[in-house]
Amino acid sequence: MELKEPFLWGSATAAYQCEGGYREDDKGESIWDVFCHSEKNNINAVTGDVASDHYHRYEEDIRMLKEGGQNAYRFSLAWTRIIPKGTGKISQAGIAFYKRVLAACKKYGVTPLVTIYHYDLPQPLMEIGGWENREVAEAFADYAQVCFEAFGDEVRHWVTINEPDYDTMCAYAVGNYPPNVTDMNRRAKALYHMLLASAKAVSRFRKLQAKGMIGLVHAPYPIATLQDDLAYREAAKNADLFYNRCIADPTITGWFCDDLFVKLKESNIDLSFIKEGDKQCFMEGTVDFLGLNVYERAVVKPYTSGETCLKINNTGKSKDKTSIIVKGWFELDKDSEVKRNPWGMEVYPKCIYDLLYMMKERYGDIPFIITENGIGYYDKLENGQVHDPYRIEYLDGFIDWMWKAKEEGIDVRGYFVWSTMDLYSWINGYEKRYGLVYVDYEDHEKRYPKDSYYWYQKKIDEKEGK
Ligand code: BGP
Repeated sequence: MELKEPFLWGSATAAYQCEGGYREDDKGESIWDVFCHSEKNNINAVTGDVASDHYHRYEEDIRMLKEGGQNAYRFSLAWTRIIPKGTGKISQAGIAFYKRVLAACKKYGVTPLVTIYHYDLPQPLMEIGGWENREVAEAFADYAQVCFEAFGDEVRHWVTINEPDYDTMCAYAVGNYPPNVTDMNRRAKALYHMLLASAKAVSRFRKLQAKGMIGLVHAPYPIATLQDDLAYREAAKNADLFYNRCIADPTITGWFCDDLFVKLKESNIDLSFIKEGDKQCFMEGTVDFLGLNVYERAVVKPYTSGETCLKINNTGKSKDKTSIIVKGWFELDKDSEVKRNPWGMEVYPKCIYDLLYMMKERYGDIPFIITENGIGYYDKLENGQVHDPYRIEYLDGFIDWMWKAKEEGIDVRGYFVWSTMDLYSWINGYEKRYGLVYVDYEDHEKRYPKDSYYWYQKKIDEKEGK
């Protein structure tokens, strides 16, 4: 009889956001190192140079995670630690660092879920065109293979790429992530190459007969409308293609749906980046599971007028500036009935249940892992304690709805809070905190479990019937 694997209850981080140690050993520069050191681009003038100092404190972070009742840790590998220039020479020091992290996971009985790429492209690869250059997809597959070979004995849960959709949307459509472009044609090309890269990496994984499961992490949006008529339904369908199907279809089924091609052609997107043989590559690179980063819904309405323009509120200083118009597709709407965090993010826990049902109906019995779920806030440390009832309320709702879907038969294998401890929030800097553990950025030695950390431990016990 096959032993049932325990449900993964954990929390997540990403290399650039928590490691720091940006010059440690022979680490190369990533696009985020360059971006954060550029005065012109970095509006908040903060960097990930030290971040949560996880590079030096990983053991303590993993120990605290375990002591908080969690059994799994999702983290990412920095490409620039392992292959400092993106291609070519491998850094043994970089490999040794992640071996130490994996050894700490083993020591504390924590299952690692390893993301190979989480936004931090090596700068030399940006200099040859970044994700717009098809060669980067091959370079990624080579890098992934190095990871499978180096860490294959310790890792059973792999993720190729984190959020190709959101990353390329910010980098090439909103323009707030490096390389700060606003061009839907360039975005389509970069996104396609990222998906191709993931498929190529999965093929390498299969060829090596590596052990375990491999997936991709997607940040789909449960789509909602405030009215129900033909135009609103059409907007919802377009938003679903834009946010969801363009990633999940090729990743799970091996190719894009016809409706997506119709919309892309209507929008005059140049698809000449699709080459003969690619479809085969996608078909061979389908995943074993899909990771879902779930934060909020996308409430949409019909497109009315104006050019495509995507803005995401990322400073938190002026509330709710997010506005999205995708010409000919949809516009972002706003549900004023729903509670929000200071950055305008919705608190609508049932969306995880709706999303899981939508995904199951569309893709059948593929396993899902909730790879991120969490809420950013301006937490306050008072007398060594952080009271974060807003985080508890948010997570409690999401976990209950996720668990309900699981009990009703949807194959959910794990759930990870974003984030394990406070860390760098892309663009927002350090004021927006997501962690279960508070990090004192003035004195990294001081880490304080928040109320939500203790609450999560009890919640896990409750769900496990302990
Ligand atoms: C996800 C990313 C994470 C994390 C999180 C919160 O999209 O995978 O890296 O940052 O969002 O986002 P932010 O920090 O921008 O609020």
